[in-house]
Order: sequence, then C-alpha cells, then structure tokens
Amino acid sequence: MKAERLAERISVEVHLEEDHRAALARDVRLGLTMEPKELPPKYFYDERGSRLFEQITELEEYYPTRTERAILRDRGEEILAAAGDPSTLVELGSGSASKTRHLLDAMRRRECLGAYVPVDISPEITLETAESLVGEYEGLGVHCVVCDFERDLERIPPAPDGGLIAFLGGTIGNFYPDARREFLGRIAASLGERDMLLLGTDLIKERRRLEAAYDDSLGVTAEFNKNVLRVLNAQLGADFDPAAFEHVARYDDRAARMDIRLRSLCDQRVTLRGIDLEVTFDAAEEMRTEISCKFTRHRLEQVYASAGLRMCGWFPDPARDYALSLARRR
Ligand code: SAH
Ligand code: AVI
Repeated sequence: MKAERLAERISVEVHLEEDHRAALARDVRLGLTMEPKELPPKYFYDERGSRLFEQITELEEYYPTRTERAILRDRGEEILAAAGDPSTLVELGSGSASKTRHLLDAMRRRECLGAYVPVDISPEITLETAESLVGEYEGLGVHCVVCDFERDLERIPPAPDGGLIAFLGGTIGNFYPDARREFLGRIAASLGERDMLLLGTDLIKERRRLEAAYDDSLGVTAEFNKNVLRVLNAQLGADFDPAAFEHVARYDDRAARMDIRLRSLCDQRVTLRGIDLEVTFDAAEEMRTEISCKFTRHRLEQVYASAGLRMCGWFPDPARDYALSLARRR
C-alpha cells in the first residue's frame, strides 16, 4: 500500500514541548534536593531508554513481558469477550506495542477492530509503532497521543462506542500507592458505562527471581537505570558520570516491591547547568530511581476498590507469575 495512504490513517497529538522540559526541571530539582535523593522513572524513556527497555523485555531473567504476551496470545479472545468486544483500544504507556498485537489480532478475529490509540511519553517509539501498525492491520486507524499520561489523562479522547483502556507491562507497579489510587481513580472517572480497564500486574514471588529480573547478568537493566543520568546530562546540561554510579535492585518484601537505585561509587559533586543546581553525593549514597510493586489478586481487588473500580475478570498465567485483570467503574 502507498506510504501516503497509510499515513492518512495516522493522526498525532503532542502535549509535551516546553511543558515537558519545565516538568523535568521541577521534578529533578525536587528529587535531587530531597533527602534521600530520588528521581521519577518516567525520565528513563528517551529514545535510548526506550530501546534499552525493549532489550530488557527480551532478557532470560525478565519474565513479565513474555508471560503477559502468552496470556494475551492464549486468552485474548476470552478477554475481549469479557470486555464486551470494544472497537477502540486505548493503550497507556504503549511503547513498541509488541504484545498489543495479540489483542489487535483477537479484535480482528472477533471483527470489532476499529481504532488504536497509543499514549506514550516517547514520541519516537510511538510514531514508529503507529507506522508499523497501519501497515500490518488493514483499515486500522491509529491516533497517537504523545503526553505524560499522569498529567494529561483527561486529554485522551473518549472511545465513541465502547473502549478498552489497556495499561500493560506492569507499569502500574511503578506508581507509589497514593499516586496509584489517584491515577486509577481518574481512569475510573473517565470510563463510560461500556468501557473497561485491562491492567497488567506482576505477582509476588520468591525474592531470587524478582531480584534477577531487575539485575540481569548482561547488565542491560543497569544501563537502563543509568540512562536517567544521561537524560539529565542531555536535557539539563548536567555532568553526571554514569560510570561513577552502580545499579542496585533489592526486593522489599514488606512493601512487596522492587526498590531500584543508583549508588554513588565515590564522594562526588554534580552540576546541572540548565537549572543552576549543584549537588553532592557521598560515597555509597543511594538515590532511588524506580519502584516496581508486586501484587496478589486479593491486594489488587483492594486497590481497585479504593479507586472506585471493581475487578470483573482475572487472567493469570498457569504458573501465577503475572496476571491481566479487567475492571469497570463501580
Ligand atoms: N507497554 C509496554 C511498554 C512498557 S515500558 C510493555 O508492556 O512492554 C513503560 C512505557 O510507558 C514506556 O514506553 C514509557 O515511554 C511509557 N511511560 C512511562 N511513564 C510515562 C508517563 N508518565 N506518561 C506516558 N508514558 C509513560
Ligand atoms: C515499565 N515497568 C513495568 C518496568 C518494571 O518492570 O517495573 C520497568 C523496568 N525497570 C527495570 N526493569 C524494567
């Protein structure tokens, strides 16, 4: 099919630009002047960070992606039937949408496939994904929303007649409980009578497997973690030396979450020219860069209830490593 005909089926709205830089500057100033220091995980994902995440998903130790893929492949139609055969699929944090194709395939088989709305903070990966998808799915309309889904959730257009909002990959695990409740509550408020949420969650399991998944033997996750320092160097004129930090990934079983940090290898001073900030790190000082919460079915039901949602479908893999669930407004 001609390139221009395919391009006609893609539309794009971008809500980043200066706002994004201002938000980055504000978040980084706050995070680096707090005790202990902390940076939000959404800034991992520039073009390089998105590629590194793609490599993580292919690692032997990182089971969530292949497990979620298998559930979508094997139970995609069952999930769609339970969701009332939506014609629009909205995906938050869509990335390369590689697993989403199983859902789109199932929608095509069930003859309900209409539109796909990828929502992601990374423009490069979102546009690349849209271009591949219109080539692969005849007649599919793709409306890209490039934004920070936490800030811009309400700007995502509502599905005209029944939509499914997918939030896959376990990304909900990267929220703190209060932010998670607030965010799920906003999703609940945006759901129409016939809409549903499809949420991917990693499940609690033994420490050894969890820690290996976040500290792989090839060091890809370490590179991904340190990528946030490169983002600050590029966007805020900082002079972080990524080699002066090491990757730390520990499971906190009381909070049921992975705790991911960068540990300074020496006493050091870092300047962020773009925001006129200087910070010091002591040797062995740790800065949190991400949490990744793990769930049980019961715990997730409570999380849904506290956000005004009700679980109406539970789709774990046979080994109970990972689960997809459907929820609707209470
Ligand atoms: N859904 C894919 C990708 C998960 S990685 C999968 O399951 O494999 C998390 C994705 O969410 C990345 O593509 C990242 O760019 C995006 N993301 C993270 N924080 C975001 C935010 N606040 N707003 C929009 N997108 C975000
Ligand atoms: C995107 N998110 C669900 C990943 C996770 O597993 O929490 C991010 C990640 N961080 C390190 N490895 C993967």
